[in-house]
Amino acid sequence: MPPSDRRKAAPTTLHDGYFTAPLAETDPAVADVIGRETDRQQSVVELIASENIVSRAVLEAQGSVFTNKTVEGYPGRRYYGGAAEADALERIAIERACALFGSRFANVQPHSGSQANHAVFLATVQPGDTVLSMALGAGGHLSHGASVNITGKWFKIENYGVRRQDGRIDYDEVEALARACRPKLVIAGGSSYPRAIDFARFRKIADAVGARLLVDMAHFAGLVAGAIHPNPVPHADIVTTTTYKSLRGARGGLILCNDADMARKIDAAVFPGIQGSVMLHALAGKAVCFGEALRPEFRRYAEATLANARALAARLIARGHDVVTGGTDMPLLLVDLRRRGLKGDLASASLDRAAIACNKNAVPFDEEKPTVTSGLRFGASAGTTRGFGVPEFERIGDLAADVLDGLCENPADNTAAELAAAASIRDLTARFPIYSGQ
Ligand code: DSN
Repeated sequence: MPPSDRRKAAPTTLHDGYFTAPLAETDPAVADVIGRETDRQQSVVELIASENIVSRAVLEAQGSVFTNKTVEGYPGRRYYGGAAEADALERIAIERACALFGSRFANVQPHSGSQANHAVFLATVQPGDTVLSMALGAGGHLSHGASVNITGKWFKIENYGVRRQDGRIDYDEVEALARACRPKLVIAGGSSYPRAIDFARFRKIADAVGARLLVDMAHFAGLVAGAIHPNPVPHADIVTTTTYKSLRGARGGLILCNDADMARKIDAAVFPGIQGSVMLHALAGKAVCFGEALRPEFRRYAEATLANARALAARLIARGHDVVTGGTDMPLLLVDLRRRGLKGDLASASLDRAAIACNKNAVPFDEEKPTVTSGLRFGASAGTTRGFGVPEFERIGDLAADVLDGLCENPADNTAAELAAAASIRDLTARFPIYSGQ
């Protein structure tokens, strides 16, 4: 072979099609898994409250060349060069987040809701300080001080719960606890509390003891963005949220506040406090989702999500289930299975086999282990995105109730009820395609 040809044939550092070939060609194994996951998402009724279905635009932004860019710091104050477009992107995201929630400052960098909350701890309290939050078992969140979380290990956590008779927060109890334990930080919000929170009352409680107030609105941020739920921003010192639940966007977190000094502390806590480089591809997805949530049709989405969650709750109640607090003000609802003699783990597994995806969840005063539980948490955000309305959610409520009835009757083998429900779910989901043409 002449030397010039040998040069052409010499192996390069890149495989063929490195910059051009689609995934299906270069890595069929991973492409197949993604294809099967797309089919799964198309063919199940997704009731996991922390999930949603993002727009093609959000998917595209998250899969963009911002994957390649490393920056640290904040727009105009980066530690790496070539950051002009990263700065532009982050400024768009900040501006939209502030417009969406009416806040003066936004930190759009947290990789998740937990890291947003950890940054708030770092910005507002010292190890050993007292923090008052809702107990995990009553509907709180791991990152609000659960014993297994870093927040529970490094801070002195006091918990409030809910009333046994109605499953709601007892604000007098919260106030009494705050006066007794004198927290530096009070946290409102959680993972499975289904009712609207009285932010003004929490503000008064925090003020009475000189504490900061954090509201974690992860599960209802979409309702706030749609202006159909009270906005915690005017009441709280800091508001955190994830961006991928009812807000229907990229995976990640967001921190809002109105005070310039607090905003500086939060920024320093996120970077360099707990995070390094920014996940700019996720930040691009957040910017797109904030833009989508600013559109008038997002309000209609938020209204439909709430109406659907309430319709599902009402149908489950009509079918003999105990829905904690008797309904919901949130995109989610919590079913207490104790009276029916069922456990959350077996019930969620049976629903899964019937193509209804949800999660087992502790209910207030649950005596089961977290891996078992006595409850199920259902959410309406994803189903509403694909176009389900009240009739579809009522049908889903009936199908879920059929499966649970079957499980009560045949705890050892619920196959017949699962197969019957799965057939109906296949018909239902086929009528509401997602990402068609992909
Ligand atoms: N916070 C968890 C949940 O509520 O499901 C995960 O986002």
